[in-house]
Amino acid sequence: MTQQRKQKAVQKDYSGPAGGWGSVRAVASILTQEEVRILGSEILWKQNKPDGFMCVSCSWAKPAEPHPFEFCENGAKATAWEITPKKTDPAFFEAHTLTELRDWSDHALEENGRLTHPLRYDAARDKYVQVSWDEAYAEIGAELKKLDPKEVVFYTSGRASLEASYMWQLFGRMYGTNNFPDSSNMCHESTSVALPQVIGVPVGTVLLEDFEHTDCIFFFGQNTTTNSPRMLHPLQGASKRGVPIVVFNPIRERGLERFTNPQNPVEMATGSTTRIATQYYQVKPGGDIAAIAGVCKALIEMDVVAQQNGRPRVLDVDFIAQHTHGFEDFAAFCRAQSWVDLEAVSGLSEAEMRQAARTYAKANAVIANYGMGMTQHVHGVEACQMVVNLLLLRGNIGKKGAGISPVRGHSNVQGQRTVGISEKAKLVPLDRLKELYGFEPPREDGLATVDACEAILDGRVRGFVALGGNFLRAIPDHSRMEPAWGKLRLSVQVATKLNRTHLIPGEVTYLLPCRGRIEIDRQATGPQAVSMEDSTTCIHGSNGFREPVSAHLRSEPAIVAGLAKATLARNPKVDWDAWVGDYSLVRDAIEKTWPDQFEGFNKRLFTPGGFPRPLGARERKWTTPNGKANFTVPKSLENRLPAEEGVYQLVTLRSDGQFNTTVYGLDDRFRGVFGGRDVVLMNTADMARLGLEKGDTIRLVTAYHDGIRRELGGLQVLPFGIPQGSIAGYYPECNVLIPVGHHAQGSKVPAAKSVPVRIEKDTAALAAE
Ligand SMILES: Nc1nc2c(c(=O)[nH]1)N[C@H]1C(S)=C(S)[C@@H](COP(=O)(O)OP(=O)(O)OC[C@H]3O[C@@H](n4cnc5c(=O)[nH]c(N)nc54)[C@H](O)[C@@H]3O)O[C@H]1N2
Ligand SMILES: Nc1nc2c(c(=O)[nH]1)N[C@H]1C(S)=C(S)[C@@H](COP(=O)(O)OP(=O)(O)OC[C@H]3O[C@@H](n4cnc5c(=O)[nH]c(N)nc54)[C@H](O)[C@@H]3O)O[C@H]1N2
Ligand SMILES: [Mo]
Repeated sequence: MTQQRKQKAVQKDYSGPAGGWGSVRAVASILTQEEVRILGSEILWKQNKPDGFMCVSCSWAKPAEPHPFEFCENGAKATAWEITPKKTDPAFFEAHTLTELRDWSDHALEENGRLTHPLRYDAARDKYVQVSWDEAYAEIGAELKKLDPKEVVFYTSGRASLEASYMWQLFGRMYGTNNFPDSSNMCHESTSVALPQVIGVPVGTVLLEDFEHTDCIFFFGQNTTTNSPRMLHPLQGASKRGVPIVVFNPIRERGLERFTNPQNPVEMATGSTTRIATQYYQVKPGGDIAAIAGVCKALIEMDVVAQQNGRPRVLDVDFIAQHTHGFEDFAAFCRAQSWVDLEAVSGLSEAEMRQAARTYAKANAVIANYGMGMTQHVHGVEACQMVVNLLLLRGNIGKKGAGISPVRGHSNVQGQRTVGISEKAKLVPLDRLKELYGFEPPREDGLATVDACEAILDGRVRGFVALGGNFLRAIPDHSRMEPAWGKLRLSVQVATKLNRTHLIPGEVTYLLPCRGRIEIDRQATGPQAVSMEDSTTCIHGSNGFREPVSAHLRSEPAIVAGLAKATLARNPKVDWDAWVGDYSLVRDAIEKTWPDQFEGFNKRLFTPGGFPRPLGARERKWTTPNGKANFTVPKSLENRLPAEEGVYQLVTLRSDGQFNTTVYGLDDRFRGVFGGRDVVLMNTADMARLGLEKGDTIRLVTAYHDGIRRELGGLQVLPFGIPQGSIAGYYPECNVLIPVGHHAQGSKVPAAKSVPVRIEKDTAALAAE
């Protein structure tokens, strides 16, 4: 499977639950594949434990009293993937040119193993060659000094620790830029823009213990099974207590239906499963604003009826009066919507929306979770604010067992934002940095991910330094971005594994290999711990304990310091070497920068369950401009572009066998797609209308009207339970179809969940067969 060639997929019904023996088998198979004999060994035992390491997969909360094995199928895969003994070493690069490697699949590149030595691209031979760390730092520093800081971008992917991230933003700001795009710009940035306006905090308010006290759980566009599987434990607990779980998702995701806990011997032996969803609403992609408006309309009507009949109010009128602003306008908006419109846009029936409203109204405390199905849309910001509207109607924020829960992606993506990785100057305490380190930080906003793409396209960005990630695969518009990327003067990629971004060189190109979080990080004062923030604002320490795969690796803090020292004039107030020698000094610096958020940071580092950052909204202290929680009226019911004849909405999905652009394998078990990813999942009625049979090969062509042709052929049609008018395909393969300009208003998150496309038969592929 080395080549990028398209693999034919096989479709099989997956009748099992999420978890269960299928999960154990999947873990066992990746472990053999990765040649790591770890199941039952110390490594998995240490995963997500207070004295162990924090999983490198998702950012879901880690309990104070963990399960004996506090890991999931995908966490185990991520661990195996990182600690594989396989190596992508200088001999490998001696044997392969970059031109050759550009034919390799995402899977094959990473599967080859860990990067082991610092490398520089040699254009004459079209190969990466080994260099010393000192040479690398010296040349990169010299190049950065020649560039205008405003032309340089510092990207972060969401895995780097709080310590590395803090040093990174300080380095970039001392150099002279706020160009700090990160993966959250493609992810929950819609949340980070939406929530401060309405509840005064950029993050979720729910703590893990709220799941023990909740009466009802809503899910909008989040695929727990695959993307935050450990969350199935609290969901299972809630289900056993009879708590209704209400899901809005265009696709029936298996784990949101049924779950067998692989860590429960009785369930495993008896094959018993726990139901998860009590109600499953197959909303149309981009239909959530309408669906929630329908639920709110029903609640407002129920409240009127309750008043007429002298029954207790349905709305929490005291909360609304005391704590909120904008209720009347919002209620008027809901009343003004017709059920006909709400049904047409949401794809749900009036009866379904009313049923969801009844379930919501019965519960005293409701948690609302959401993910990329909400944020990655043209009105992603307003979709997040609609979730808040729904919660505010019954005072479901700042109450035990209730709250909003945007489920974040990368294991420290939320934390990076907390310690200053932001392109938005106003979100960073620049005066404090100035005071602490005696330099003048840049004051204007920097480039976010989409801005950075546009600036690369028109040549305004000349240098790109990345702390992790696979930028060129994760972003939209591959066929335009790759050629533009090749014009960069400087590309520096700090990474653990080889990926596509590393294969498109600029004029000066370095690939710098770092230790992973599971590896022991020995520095001058001994082995170092690092820290991260989970989805519920809890901060955890993490100890590596595997010997690094290569003696030539450096830690991320060490690499950041090496680059900073080679680039910046000496500043007596920043002792980079001392920080690298003892990360607790970096934590002291973080505490000094945000004393209220990180009080006693070092002392509290290994608090079981993590220590939560204080959050006003949890106590109903609204740090919004008007001091209230705000209802908002959405500008549009449709969370997608206006409908056009013959145009389908393409939803780009993650499979069960991938972590973002890291493709572990070609199966998407729960959705029943095996052995290939070049597929389009389609409603059978749409297939019939287009005269398509299962297995036919089609081409998708973007319908965006900017004069640029974007297309992807060789895709196999598979029948699938998705609402008519929408189709699904996999990320990152489909990213070539997404225009850079197609993003959420306000947050610029690429609108990857509704890409307008036309469908053509792929006659070239048919002829080739
Ligand atoms: N194993 C694994 N874990 C991961 C990742 C991974 O790739 N693999 N990625 C990590 C990262 S960075 C992130 S951000 C998270 C992502 O985790 P999620 O937020 O779950 O994101 P997606 O997998 O993209 O899928 C979102 C879900 O939204 C649904 N959906 C699509 N459009 C709509 C819509 O319009 N409305 C509604 N209601 N639903 C919709 C899809 O059917 C899908 O179930 O997971 C993190 N964890
Ligand atoms: N169409 C479409 N596009 C999307 C999405 C979508 O749903 N649909 N989702 C978006 C989302 S939510 C996100 S978060 C982005 C993800 O975008 P990124 O975060 O940029 O991508 P990843 O695939 O997570 O990055 C994988 C690479 O990270 C490196 N890496 C792994 N661990 C470490 C480490 O510890 N240190 C360092 N330095 N490097 C490491 C490895 O070299 C690996 O190849 O993609 C976005 N793009
Ligand atoms: Mo993400």
